[in-house]
Amino acid sequence: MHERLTHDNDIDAVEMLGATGSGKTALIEQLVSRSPASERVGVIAGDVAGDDDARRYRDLGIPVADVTTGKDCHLDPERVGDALGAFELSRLDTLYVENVGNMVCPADFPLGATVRVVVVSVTEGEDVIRKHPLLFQACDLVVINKIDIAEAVGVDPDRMRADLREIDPECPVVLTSAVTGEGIEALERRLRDLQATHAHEH
Ligand SMILES: Nc1nc2c(ncn2[C@@H]2O[C@H](COP(=O)(O)OP(=O)(O)OP(=O)(O)O)[C@@H](O)[C@H]2O)c(=O)[nH]1
Ligand SMILES: [Mg+2]
Repeated sequence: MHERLTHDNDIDAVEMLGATGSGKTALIEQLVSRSPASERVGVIAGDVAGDDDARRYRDLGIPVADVTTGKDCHLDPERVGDALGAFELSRLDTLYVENVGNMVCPADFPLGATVRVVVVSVTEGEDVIRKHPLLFQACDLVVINKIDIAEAVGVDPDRMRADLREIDPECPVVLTSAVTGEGIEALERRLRDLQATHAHEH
């Protein structure tokens, strides 16, 4: 993916992975809705089955490739490579790749994205980060989502952030709510910075 996107077409690929229901689609919807009109955006929607997420993205009026993995709990570079055929790559600036909701398998299958984002939410429990150290070592940015309901589920997002610091002291983290919009601007800024630095690194 990296060769065809970054090298050949100057596209930034942003992979979003994390537990089922953590808010990957909701956050991508927010980011796409707020992106400037000049930014040409596409999405690869990875799911085990169905086209629910793909339909949500199509409602935003952007090109979408729907990838269903059947029994597999993660996207792999081959499936993503095939999905790229659905896009006119010369006409894209940013491609979001939503991985299958899972916190174990995707860690071992890097897709070659410019930026790899792990999305967790407070509803997965205060201990979710320390239970999945490998995933958090293999990403560029962590989003702790659903902070609007943190109190209701009795979770302190700062505790989650402290766990991340133990695993990876350098990893940037943003607290968001895809419902109220809190933290989305900070997420946009972080992503822009990471896209700029990583695109040059590779
Ligand atoms: N309160 C609250 N609900 C949220 C937030 N983000 C997402 N949700 C809700 O959580 C549910 C799951 O959100 P999705 O965006 O579909 O989650 P996902 O990570 O894409 O899920 P999968 O694709 O199935 O892995 C939906 O009902 C969303 O409306 C948030 O920040 N706050
Ligand atoms: Mg989704």
